[in-house]
Amino acid sequence: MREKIHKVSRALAGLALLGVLLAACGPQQVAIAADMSEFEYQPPNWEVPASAQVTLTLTNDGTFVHTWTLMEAGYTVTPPFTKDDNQHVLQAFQVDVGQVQTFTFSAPSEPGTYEIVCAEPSHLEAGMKGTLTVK
Ligand SMILES: [Cu+2]
Repeated sequence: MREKIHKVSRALAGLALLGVLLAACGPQQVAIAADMSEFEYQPPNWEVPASAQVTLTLTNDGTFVHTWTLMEAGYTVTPPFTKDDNQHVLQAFQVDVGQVQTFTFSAPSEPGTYEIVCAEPSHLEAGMKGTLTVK
């Protein structure tokens, strides 16, 4: 029994080491979050390393569906958000009222400031936007 435990713990230590090595080789991992309501993100600004594997947790505390839409580098949406703007979207995540959802995506490889907007009709006009800074 004791020997078995010993073997298991040695196997676990091996796995932990493997995990560390894989983490060192793979992309950096970061977690960011936002609360969405009418008509804002809280917080409104986030920062992630270039090319990082991002885990984004979105909580919709509001009474409307909201989106967290990441636009191309240097692209600023002029309200209203239209079909043309859709061609400049890098990532778009939508969360229903009262839901908490987690999404993963790769951060852009180019450092810079990226605009985040809510693509729901008239939400951007109401001020629902933020920025993702890629370092
Ligand atoms: Cu919205």
